[in-house]
Amino acid sequence: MSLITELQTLLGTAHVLFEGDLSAYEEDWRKRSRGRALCVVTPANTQEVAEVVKLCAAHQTSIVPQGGNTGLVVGSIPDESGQQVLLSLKRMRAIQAIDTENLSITVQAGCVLQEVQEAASQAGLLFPLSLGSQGSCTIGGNLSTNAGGTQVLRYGNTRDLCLGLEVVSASGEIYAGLSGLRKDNTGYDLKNLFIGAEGTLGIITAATLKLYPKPQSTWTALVAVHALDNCVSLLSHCHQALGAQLTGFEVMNQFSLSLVSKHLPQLACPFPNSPWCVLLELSDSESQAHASEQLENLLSSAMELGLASNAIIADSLQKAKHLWHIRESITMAQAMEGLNIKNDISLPVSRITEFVRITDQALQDLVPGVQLVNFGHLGDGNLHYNVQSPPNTPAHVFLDSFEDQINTLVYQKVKLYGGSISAEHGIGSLKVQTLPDYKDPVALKLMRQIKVSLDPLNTMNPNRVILLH
Ligand code: FAD
Ligand code: 2HG
Ligand code: ZN
Repeated sequence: MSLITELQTLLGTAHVLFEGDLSAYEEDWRKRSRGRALCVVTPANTQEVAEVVKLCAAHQTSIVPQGGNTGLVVGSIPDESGQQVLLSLKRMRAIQAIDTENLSITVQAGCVLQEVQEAASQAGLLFPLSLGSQGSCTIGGNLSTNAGGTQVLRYGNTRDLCLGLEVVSASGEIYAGLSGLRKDNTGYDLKNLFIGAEGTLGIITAATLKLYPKPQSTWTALVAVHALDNCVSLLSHCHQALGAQLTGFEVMNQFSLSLVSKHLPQLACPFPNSPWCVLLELSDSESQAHASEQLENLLSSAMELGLASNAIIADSLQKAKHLWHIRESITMAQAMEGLNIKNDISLPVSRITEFVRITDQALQDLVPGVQLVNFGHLGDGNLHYNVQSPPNTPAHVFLDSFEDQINTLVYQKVKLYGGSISAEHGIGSLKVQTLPDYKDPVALKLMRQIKVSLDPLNTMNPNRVILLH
């Protein structure tokens, strides 16, 4: 019997797609790449995932797991062979349990992030992971990419928010690790192998995640800043003044904000002449009045010190949401503008200003007039240092001529300044050829050994993250 027929028998024909328009599964979010699947399967539960994995292993067919398909490194779509099974977790989106005393929530992997946030909120608690894609990305995808987002400064990456995992291994066994324990030293920390593995070691089917008390009050401000080094000094100033109350610190250069104003005029930046803007968020367990006074004091001292030139404090939840919406729309505005080169990098915060000065100049020397869409999570040392064609140069001409050279230039500088070529989006297939040039060779060897040992047939999202040959 063919694999497709066996999968149909297992899942029902409605849940094995191989005809019609499969572009939603086969094309990546940026529409840069399109693969072709043997078929798309949508299992209903963990047992079915395990059976699919066993069938695929018996047919030596590889599997690409997919959540919301919002990944930015071409890791969640099939390759062009037409031989891979695309396994979508979209039918597995139940909130399984909320334990308010243990401050934890257990959800299936296909749960959309926003639904988890809402479930936590309805229980009077906070699930802090927060991304621009939260309306469609899934917990399984967040865990598999170890997603970051805008609250990492206070709550950490997705890895730091995970207490336990249920995973279907490459052999189709179910690892039942859904513990809600905060302490467990009974051997290797297996969950941390699967987190950030981008589906190359197994399929995450459910997770137990940490919840937090909701802050009593949250205040958001947009601050106009003359230069990036002032943004870095403002960050230190906020750390000193606010400690753990500082929950967000995002930077945006004016060019990135101008793209938002151009394509989404309702989200135009209130400081169109400021070279940089900082979006900062303060959360407090005390009263609204206390937090507001703190923020006002902070901003007036920042202005006295010359770190900020202007500021707006959002005086309602709606206005705060509007400011966050501006920041979170940069990716969409870039997509509306056309293709560009994404560099999702991290550096020690203390070296960011120099890195940007030197690299901006080197890029201008290589491609005069090149435009930098520079924004990101400065509080985490993570910049989205994206590069766009000079005005009047079509994006595809620019990419064809310069993408490789620009990537090499940027990554060499990242290496020079002690950074990482992927801070949060991962490696996928986009950077799989590049990783060996920038990662410690022993780390690569150990990664290969882990991959071969957990997935000896190389059927779990092969040729993503690490190449075996
Ligand atoms: P997918 O794109 O479907 O998959 C991502 C990877 O995980 C693939 O390799 C896939 O094979 C694997 N995978 C998916 N589900 C599973 C599973 N259940 N088991 C095993 N492997 C699996 N990322 C950030 O880190 N921070 C941001 O601030 C951020 N903002 C974004 C804003 C926008 C507008 C967009 C489009 C993307 C953004 N991203 C961000 C990137 C993306 O949303 C994240 O990487 C997200 O975690 C991907 O989740 P997903 O469900 O869409 O995963
Ligand atoms: C963000 O922080 C995302 O908004 C996307 O990580 C970054 O579009 C990008 O380059
Ligand atoms: Zn980001």
